Amino acid sequence: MKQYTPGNIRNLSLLSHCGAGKTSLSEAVLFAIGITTRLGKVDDGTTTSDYDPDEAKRKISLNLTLLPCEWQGAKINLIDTPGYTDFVGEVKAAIRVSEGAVIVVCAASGVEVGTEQVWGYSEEAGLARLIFLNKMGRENADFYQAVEQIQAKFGAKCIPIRLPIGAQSDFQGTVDLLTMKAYLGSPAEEAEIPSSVEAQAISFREKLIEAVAEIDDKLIEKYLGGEEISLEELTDGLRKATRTGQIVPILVGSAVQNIGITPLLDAAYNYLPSPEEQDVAIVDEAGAEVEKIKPSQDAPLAALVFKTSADPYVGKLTYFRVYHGAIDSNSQVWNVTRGEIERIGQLFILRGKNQETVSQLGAGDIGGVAKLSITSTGDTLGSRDKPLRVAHVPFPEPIFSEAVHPKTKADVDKLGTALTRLAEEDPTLRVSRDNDTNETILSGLGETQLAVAADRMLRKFGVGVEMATPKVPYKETITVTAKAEHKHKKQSGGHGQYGHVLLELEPLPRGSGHEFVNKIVGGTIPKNYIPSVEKGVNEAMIEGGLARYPVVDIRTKLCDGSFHPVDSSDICFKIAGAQALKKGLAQGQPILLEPIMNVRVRVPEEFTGDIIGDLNGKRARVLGMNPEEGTNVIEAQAPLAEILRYAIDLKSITQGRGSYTVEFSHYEETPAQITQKIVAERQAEKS
Ligand SMILES: Nc1nc2c(ncn2[C@@H]2O[C@H](COP(=O)(O)OP(=O)(O)OP(=O)(O)O)[C@@H](O)[C@H]2O)c(=O)[nH]1
Ligand SMILES: [Mg+2]
Repeated sequence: MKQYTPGNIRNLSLLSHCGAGKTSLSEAVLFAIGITTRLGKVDDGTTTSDYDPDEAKRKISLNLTLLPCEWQGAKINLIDTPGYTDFVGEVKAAIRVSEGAVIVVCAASGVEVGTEQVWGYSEEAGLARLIFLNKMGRENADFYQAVEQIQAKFGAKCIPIRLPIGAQSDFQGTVDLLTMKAYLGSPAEEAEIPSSVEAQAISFREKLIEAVAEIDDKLIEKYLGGEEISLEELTDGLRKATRTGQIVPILVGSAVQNIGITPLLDAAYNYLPSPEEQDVAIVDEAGAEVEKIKPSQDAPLAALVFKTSADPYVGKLTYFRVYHGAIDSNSQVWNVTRGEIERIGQLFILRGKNQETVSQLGAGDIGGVAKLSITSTGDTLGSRDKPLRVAHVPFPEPIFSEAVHPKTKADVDKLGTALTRLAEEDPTLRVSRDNDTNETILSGLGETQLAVAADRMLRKFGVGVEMATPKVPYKETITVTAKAEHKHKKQSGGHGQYGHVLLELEPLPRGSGHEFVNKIVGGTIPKNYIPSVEKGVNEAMIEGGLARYPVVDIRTKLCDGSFHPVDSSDICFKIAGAQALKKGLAQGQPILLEPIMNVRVRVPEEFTGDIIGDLNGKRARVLGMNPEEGTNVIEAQAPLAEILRYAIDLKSITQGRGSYTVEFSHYEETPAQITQKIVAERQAEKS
C-alpha cells in the first residue's frame, strides 16, 4: 500500500451487539473491493477477520482485527471488534484509535443491550457515527420498525440516507435518498426507484433535507424559501453534521447478500472525519491532558501501542496507531512511557493475519511491528528530543476470578510463563497469587473470557489447566480472653528437654492482625528463649484449630513460665509456645471470619428490585442507592463467598444490562450455620 496523508485516512470501528454481523460485514467489504475473491462465512470459519482458531471454533469474534482497504483513493482502516461483552477490552482499544464508528444493528432484532452499550462507549469517546441496518434479507427484518426504535433510543438525529427495496426474502437493493437513484442486486445495478418505495423515498428524503438544513443557517434560508438544495450542498451539510455528531446517517443492506456495502464505504469516506480533523490530546504521566496539537506527519513522533499479541511461533506482535509524526522501519524510537530506547524492525500493516511490509507509517495510520523488547500495551512511542505522551486505552478493571489448577507436573512448570503472556495480550486479564489459599488466580471480565484463556494456554503454550471457583480465604480468631499453659518436658536418657510457658490470649478488633507481648519479669524465662516462644506462637497461628485457617486479631501475652539450666533449648521453648497457643485458641471460643466486599452495581432502574432481592439472598447489606441518568447505582457489602460468581448472576438477571465493581472491605464473623458447614467440609477434606 502507498503512503497516506492524515486527511486521506479513515479509522473506523465496527461496533454492535454480538452477532449483528460485523465480521460478515467486514468480509463483504473486502470482497466488494476485490481484496478477496470469495466471500468467507463466519459459520464456516472462513472469514479474514475471525482467523484465530478460537474464533473459528466458537463462531464469535474474540479480538479486534485490522482490515485496511483502499476506497476512493483513501485508506480505510476498518477495525472489526467482538460483540460479546467479556471482550469489551478489545472494543475499547478499537474505539481509542478510531475517529469514526459504524454501529451495526440487526434489522430483525433492532436495538439490543450491546447496541446501547457500544452507543454509549462511542459517544463517550466522541466518535462520529454511521448506523448500518444489516440482515435485511432475514426473516422478520423490518427497516421502518428498527428506525423508529433507533430514534426512540438514540434520538431523531439518527436519520436514514438509504432505504431498502423489499425486505426479508424479497430484499433486492437500496435507494439513495441523496441522488434518488435505486440500486438492485449484487453487484448493484442502477435502476429507477420502484413504485413500491417511491412515496417512502420522497418522504424520507424530505426529512433528511430538513434535518441537514436545520443545522446550516444558509441552507435553512434556502429551504424555507422553497429553493432547491443541490446534491453538493446536501452532501457538504451532511458531512459537517455527521462529523459533529448532529446527525447519525442510517444505511441499510445485507452483509451475506453483499448488498449496500459500497454505499457504506462511500458514506465512511464522505461523512466520517479523518485523523487530520481530530486534534491530538497530549497527556502528562498521570494521564491528564496538557495540550492539544494539530496532527502533522512532519513532526516529532507520538504513537500509541493499543494491542500486543503473543504467539509462541511468530513471537510478540505490537499494534500501534500513529497520532503525530511518522515511524520508520529499522529505526530507533524513544519509549516515552518507560524512558528507554526501543529498536524498531520491519513495519507492516496487518489485514487479518496477513502482513504487508511498509517502510514508513505516518500520522493517522495504524500498523504493526514484531519483537519489540521493552514496549507493552499502553506505551507511547515517541522521540527523545521532544517526548510527547498520548492517553492510554481506558480498559475496564477485572471483576470475575477463577483459580487456575495445572493438570500435570509439566503444566505447573510452564504455567507462570503462559499466564504472563496471556495477561500481556489481554490487559483486562490479571494474574495473582492468593497466599492465604495458595491458589493462582486469573481475573477478567467474565466466564467466557477465562474459558478462552484456558483454551489459549493449551493451544499456544501447551499448558493444560482446569479452572475452578477460587477458595475463600477464611480466617479464625477468638472471642474471649483465654489463658493457656504448656510444659514441654522429656527425659530420654542423657540430655533432657524442657520448656514451659504461660500465655494469655486476648481478642483484638478486626484488622488488627497479631501482637506478641512479652510480660516476663525477673528472668523466669531467660531473654534468649523469648524469640523462640514467639516463633512457636507465630507458626501455630498459621493453622487455627477450628478449620485450619490462619488466626488473626489476637494479642498473645507471654506471662510466665520456667526453664531448666541444662535441658532447656530454643526448640523446647518453640514447641511450648506453639502448644500453649493451640490450647489457648481452643479455649477462646473461636470463630470463623470471612472477607466482606464492597460491591457497586449499576443497572437500569427497572432492575433495582430484582437486584436488591438477589443481593439480600446473598447475605448482602444494601448501603445506598443513587439514581444516575436512568440507571441506579446500588452500593452494598456482601460476603465474598456469595459473590464469587456474581458476574454470571448479574448477566442473567439484567440480560447483560448491568455492570459492577467489587473490592475487598474487611473481615467479619461468619454466621454459625455456615461455619458449621465449612468446618465439616474441612474435616472431610483432611480425612
Ligand atoms: N441473514 C443474514 N445473516 C447474516 C447477515 N450478516 C451476518 N449474518 C449471520 O449472523 C451471524 C453472526 O454474524 P457475524 O458476522 O459473526 O456477527 P458479529 O457481529 O461479527 O458477531 P460477534 O463478533 O460475535 O459480535 C452469522 O451466522 C452470519 O452468517 C446478513 O446480512 N443476513
Ligand atoms: Mg464478529
